[in-house]
Amino acid sequence: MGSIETSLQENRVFEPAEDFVKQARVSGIAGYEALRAEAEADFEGFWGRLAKENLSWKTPFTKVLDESNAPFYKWFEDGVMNVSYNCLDVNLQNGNADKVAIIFEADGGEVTKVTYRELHARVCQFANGLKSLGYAKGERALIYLPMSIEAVVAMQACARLGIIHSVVFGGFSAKSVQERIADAGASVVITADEQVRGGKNIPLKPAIDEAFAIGGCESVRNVIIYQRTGGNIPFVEGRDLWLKDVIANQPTECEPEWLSAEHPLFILFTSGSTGKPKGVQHSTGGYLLWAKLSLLWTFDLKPNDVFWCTADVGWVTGHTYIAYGPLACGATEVVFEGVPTYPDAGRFWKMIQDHKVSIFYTAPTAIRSLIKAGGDLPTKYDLSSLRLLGSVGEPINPEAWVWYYNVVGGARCPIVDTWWQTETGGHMITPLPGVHGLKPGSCTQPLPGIAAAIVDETGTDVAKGNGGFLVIKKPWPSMIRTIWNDPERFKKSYYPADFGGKYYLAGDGANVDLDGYFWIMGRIDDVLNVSGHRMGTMEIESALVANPLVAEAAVVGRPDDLTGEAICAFVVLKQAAPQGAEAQAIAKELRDWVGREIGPIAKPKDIRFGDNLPKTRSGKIMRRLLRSIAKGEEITQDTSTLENPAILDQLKTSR
Ligand code: 6R9
Repeated sequence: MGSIETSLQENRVFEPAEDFVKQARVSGIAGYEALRAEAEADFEGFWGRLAKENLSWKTPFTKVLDESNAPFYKWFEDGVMNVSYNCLDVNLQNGNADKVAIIFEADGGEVTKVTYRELHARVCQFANGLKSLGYAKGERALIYLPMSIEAVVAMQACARLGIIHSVVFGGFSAKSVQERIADAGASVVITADEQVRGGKNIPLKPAIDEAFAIGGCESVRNVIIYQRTGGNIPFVEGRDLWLKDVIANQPTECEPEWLSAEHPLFILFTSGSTGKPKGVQHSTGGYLLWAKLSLLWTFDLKPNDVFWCTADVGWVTGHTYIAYGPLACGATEVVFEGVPTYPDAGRFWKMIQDHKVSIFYTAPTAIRSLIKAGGDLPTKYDLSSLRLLGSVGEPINPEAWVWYYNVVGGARCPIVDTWWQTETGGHMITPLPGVHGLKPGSCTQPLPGIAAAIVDETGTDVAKGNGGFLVIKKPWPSMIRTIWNDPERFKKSYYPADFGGKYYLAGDGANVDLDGYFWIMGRIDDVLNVSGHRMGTMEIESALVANPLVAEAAVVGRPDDLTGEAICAFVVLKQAAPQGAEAQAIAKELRDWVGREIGPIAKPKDIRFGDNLPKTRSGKIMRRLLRSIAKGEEITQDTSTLENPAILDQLKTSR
């Protein structure tokens, strides 16, 4: 990736300001080293202390970590607790009852504030509604909702009852929803009539009906519909229910279900290197501990902060840093329905000004698009409330970093570039704002207790100044527990035998510099990172070949200034390779097709047609050649094993 190359030449260091260091929860290198040393000296004692201090337990755990069935690690297993109790009831007891929990801003600008007391009541009503319909602990709920207070309430209500939720991002298609309902065996679907984005109403509920029409949704007993717009949508009598009816007259108290810390809290599907997305399963106790602690440490969260994470609850960032972490900390957070460029590219900056946001967490792709749309717009707003900025989802290029630092942060706010994954549950490698000198483009160093390292193919640590595979050598509380319904795939994907089966393999390549700072180089598997979203190349290929026109397809990534990576598809049709207007028309048809099969985020940016794909004599597609063609590079690789060299010229000129 071009941006990484410039990152590695980056040698400026931005030291934290003295007054920030002084007030920080983890203060100075000494504070950081003390925590690391504690974890080093007594790993279980360290995590046990933090779990006792930060969570409220109905029955305390007696054992911290059970490694007897590694890599299926168990944390705090005999401890009994409830996530929703920790996020809500605890705040009613400790003086936060009338504190604003959520400042919700709708697409059109209407603002709704909800206190902890109100949020607790709404979650209890929702939970009681689910209970009255017979839903209980261990069942699965598929949530397909726009950014809303209701989305947070629905997730918390599931957590309160021990119902395992699986949130699907509203940009995924009916087909993707259907696959996730079937894989999770969901018994209830919670959705909305429509979502509102950029001034437009976009139907959501019809995708659920389409999913049913595809089949495999027999496990679902009810579809609960939140009326966001009142739009006219199909309603299936006997199966569909309006949310307002489900919660009507329900009591505002609901005894939480007391659960083992290992009870699954949620499943979240993410792309892997095969065509089928993986249902990443997270736990109750370990997950919440890290959601809370990483907010306190990485974001130095204090009682008076206003925290805003711009992610969607359909992604892991929205789970940990919207639905759970901030509430477990008793914070005030902003939840935003809309898009950063509506009504104009000043929306984020206006919202920071209006709500006096002090900690702002977004993605490099949003930063880059806002630079493009109006690089001086932030200066037109009062952003003096900001004290800390965060970045997540993909490597941030130094140019974007420096703009974020100077123009948004007024050269005053540290930037925490947080590396983590759906599977890790929370931050893993990130600067601590009162500790680390910042190098633009580096996620700096692992959090205390996180045994991140860079190793070679044999699993041996690389020396400083080198690159290799990013691994985590010890388990951590918020780690993925398994892949839903597929424990073998969990082992194979994350604890492969190549590394002796003992290290968690992240799937990213990384470098460590002479100061021991980590630099993430991007995925080492067939997963692309498009606008901070993980997309499996195999998933897109499967979608393409499902089209009746397509004989074969190969998908690769190429660097893109705005989206980080862009999706490039090489397609062989059942007819001869089309050209000119016909090629354009078929490319459009295929793009729309992929949009329907997976979702608009998976639409290939480039589609090239050929009469064949470059293959070895044994029939393997030579993807590295396709990557070069996609980038527009000269092909310097060895092509002697290629069966059909002429195909390269055809593909090169195919656009
Ligand atoms: C939280 C999230 C995970 C993949 C991960 C890596 C990339 C995330 C990053 C980063 C460089 C960062 N990634 N944060 N790369 N610097 N700060 O994004 O989860 O959607 O599962 O994606 O994203 O490649 O492996 P997820």
